[in-house]
Amino acid sequence: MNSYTITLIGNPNVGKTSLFNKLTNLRQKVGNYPGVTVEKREGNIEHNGNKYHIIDLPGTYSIYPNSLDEEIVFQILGNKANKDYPDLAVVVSEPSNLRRSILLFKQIQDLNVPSIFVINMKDEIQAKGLEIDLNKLEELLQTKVVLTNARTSEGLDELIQHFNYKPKIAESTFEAGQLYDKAIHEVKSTFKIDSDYLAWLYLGQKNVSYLSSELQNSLASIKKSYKIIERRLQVKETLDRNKYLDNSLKDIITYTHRKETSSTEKLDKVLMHPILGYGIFMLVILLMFQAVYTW
Ligand code: GDP
Ligand code: MG
Ligand code: K
Repeated sequence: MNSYTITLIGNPNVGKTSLFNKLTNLRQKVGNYPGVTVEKREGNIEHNGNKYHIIDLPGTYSIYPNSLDEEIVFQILGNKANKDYPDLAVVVSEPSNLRRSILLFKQIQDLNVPSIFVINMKDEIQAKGLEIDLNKLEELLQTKVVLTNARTSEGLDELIQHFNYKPKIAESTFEAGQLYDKAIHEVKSTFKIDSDYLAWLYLGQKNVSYLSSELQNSLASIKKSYKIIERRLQVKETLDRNKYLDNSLKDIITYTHRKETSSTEKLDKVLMHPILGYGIFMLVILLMFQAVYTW
């Protein structure tokens, strides 16, 4: 019997755990990731003579690890030798934040992780006034797109059918640019990895304390000799990817009627904004300090 590891990945609150519960019929093991208190859910199912080990990964907004949850996801996806490295990553999204999820999907695909894309909460597509051209979306993502409703189990059979799907290695949509070519080349040979994008991520991360001290030192010296400024890489990537999505999504995702964005969605937008969000964060810290001192 062939055995495959399937990992559910996506932003928080898209319905990963709901899907996982339905897929495993609640036959699951709940534990922790080694050394940390982050919860790990896993379960096994069999289908058409194949065995699937399904893992519900912690929610992640970005492939750049900014939290412990995100670090766990990055460590698994960035390391083919990790025992949880997926045979297939199921990137789960929901209609109200499709764009952000597609960005995450592209990042995961650029790491050369075989991936399919799920739009969960299919019941909300119409309610949000969305129209999605699925054929074009599959063409853009170069993989299968499956619509699901984790509450009613719609689409789950189709999803399971695709668990042994083998996507072709997709062409990378991300280009680091000449400026970074040599640094990327060195990181790739130091880390013995084949993804330019993974090398780019190592260069763009400030905190790499999860690496061995040997690798941390080599990385630091590469960054120093090429004068790498992590923040600059992250900003460049965000701009490039958003430009790419602006162009490619305009014929794929359309609005039949505009729905008012809710205030939490607006707040979310501000806080996720690379500059505004940081500004607000610093302001809150400043105000806290001031409060402590005047008191
Ligand atoms: P996770 O954070 O990605 O694991 O998301 P959860 O599984 O915890 O789900 C977040 C919320 O979305 C819960 O209130 C679910 O009941 C709800 N939800 C999940 N799937 C669907 C769906 O297909 N349709 C709708 N309308 N709600 C859903
Ligand atoms: Mg969950
Ligand atoms: K909802």
